Amino acid sequence: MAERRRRARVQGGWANAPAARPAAPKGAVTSNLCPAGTTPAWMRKDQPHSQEQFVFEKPSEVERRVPEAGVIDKPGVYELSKTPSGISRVHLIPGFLDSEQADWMFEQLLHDLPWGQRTHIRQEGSFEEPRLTCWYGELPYTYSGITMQPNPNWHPVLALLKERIEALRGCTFNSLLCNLYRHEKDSVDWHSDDEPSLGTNPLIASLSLGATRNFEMRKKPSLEENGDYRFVERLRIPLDHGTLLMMEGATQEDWQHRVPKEYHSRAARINLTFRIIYPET
Ligand SMILES: O=C(O)CCC(=O)C(=O)O
Repeated sequence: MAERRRRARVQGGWANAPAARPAAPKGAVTSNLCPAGTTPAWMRKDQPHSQEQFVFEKPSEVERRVPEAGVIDKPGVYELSKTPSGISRVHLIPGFLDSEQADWMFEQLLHDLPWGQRTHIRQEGSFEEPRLTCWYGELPYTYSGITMQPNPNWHPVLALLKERIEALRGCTFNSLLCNLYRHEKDSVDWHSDDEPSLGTNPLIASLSLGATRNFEMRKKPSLEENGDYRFVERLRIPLDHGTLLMMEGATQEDWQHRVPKEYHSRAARINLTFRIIYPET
């Protein structure tokens, strides 16, 4: 009985001392891992570790984390960075227009402005811009191979908005780029508003009407990063109906911005970017 219980407790033959393995007859095929009658290498203390042994190797480069995007969604003045070109600053004013004013302005501008789709020219080829645009100002404006011809006939709503932003800021804008994002698939890719005609450290006042879209910013990488944007600082600023965003200082020199496509459906959005353009010398 005791013997039966002992056998039930143990699993397999390992509980009993193994019978000595008979020496393999000469010429017999044996395992090449451990020839019959010899001690396997891994059991012998005098043997160096075999190649199969796990060896911990330190990663050659410390793993870098992709920083999480910061969010700016409260009114205020935000200093984004102080280097390399100086202070980069944005000023967010949600509710610059109350919703009733913003509603009727949106409807008029959507209906009245001379919206058109431009062809974007880059080294890789040309493509239709995924949004509609129009331009106001005494001077032409050239960006990404597109030249917007002068258009001094300011729509009364645009003239009114220009005056209101100028009064707030104490400056005079002479130009305006209008963007119409018809739906979630319309967008503007990463860029800076750094054309020579905008001068250094341009002030850009951007007013949004209609559907809320994310305005994203990323810091330009330092020279050592060789154009690698993976680890740069990022920001997201949701811009909703009636919100004014001003960018100034070194923001265009040290940062890029975009309005990405969205996965979920979005109604139309108008964005008005008031600028000061200098004649080309
Ligand atoms: O639609 C926006 O908020 C941004 C537009 C823009 O980046 C531009 O006009 O340069």
